Amino acid sequence: MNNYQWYPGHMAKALKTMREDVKSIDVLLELVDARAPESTRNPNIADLSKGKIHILILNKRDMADDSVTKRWMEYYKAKKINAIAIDAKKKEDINRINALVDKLVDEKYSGADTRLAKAVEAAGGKLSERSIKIMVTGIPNVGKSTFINSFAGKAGTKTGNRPGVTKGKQWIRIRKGRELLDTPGVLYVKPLSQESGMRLAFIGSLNDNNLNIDELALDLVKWIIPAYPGSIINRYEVPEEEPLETMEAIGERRGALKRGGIIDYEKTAGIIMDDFRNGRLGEMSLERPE
Ligand SMILES: Nc1nc2c(ncn2[C@@H]2O[C@H](COP(=O)(O)OP(=O)(O)OP(=O)(O)O)[C@@H](O)[C@H]2O)c(=O)[nH]1
Ligand SMILES: [Mg+2]
Repeated sequence: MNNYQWYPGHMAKALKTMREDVKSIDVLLELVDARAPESTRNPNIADLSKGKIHILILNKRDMADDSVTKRWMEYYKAKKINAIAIDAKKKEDINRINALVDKLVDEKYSGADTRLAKAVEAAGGKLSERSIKIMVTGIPNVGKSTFINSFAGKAGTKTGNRPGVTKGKQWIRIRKGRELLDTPGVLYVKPLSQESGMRLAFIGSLNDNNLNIDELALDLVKWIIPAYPGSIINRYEVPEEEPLETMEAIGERRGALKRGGIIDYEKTAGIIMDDFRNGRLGEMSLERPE
């Protein structure tokens, strides 16, 4: 059985780097996967985002079940968390993020008596002339790089050699008054439960090299059959019965066979995981709010 609660040893180091980077940031954009927004959050975020504008971005909304994403939006609204669901590749969605950032920046910094305004004035500047510093964070594979590319756009130019908070890091001027740290803060999660770890494995946020891919695919099939009945039939034209039999039927159907006509489980698993991760099994949400 796969141990989905394994976590990488460099987790602590990544967190330390994030703590350094986050110091000079005004806005923290926390990217999660819309299909499993809670399992893809890092528990340290509450601490890291203290005193900052914090936006929870449910990315890959195009791969999630719309009705469930709507419920997540209500869930976060009730918790007074600024949440927004996006497809990082869609320009309209990037515009919605920009609008939300502007709204929250205005709300927070419009009063002349805010801490930031005071600090900037004390340094002889004007708040309106200071750039708001933005940083993206998220666990592996949630779409950080894709988002940064869209968000910074073509106009996104590196702001010279001015060093970022950490050596080697650069700020990108995304537009007037808005600068983005070019490197996202990668955080890891130690899954709270085997179930939550399994969701992370399904969406590719845990390293496949540490997992048995045959078991992973079998667990996925086991989950899909009752959660989204008909989707396996649609894709592979095989009966959805006992999960192992279904998996074997998929292998047979796709010609994933070894010499002698024996099912090649590893190859079959690869096909299933690839289809799921590329959205070819349909829009699916792995978790829903209580
Ligand atoms: N459908 C869909 N795919 C997306 C979206 N955003 C990112 N992806 C895809 O998700 C995969 C991972 O995206 P990346 O941008 O590399 O993710 P990352 O968080 O930078 O990953 P690491 O650097 O490995 O931590 C890529 O195949 C992207 O094309 C989205 O909103 N919708
Ligand atoms: Mg990346």
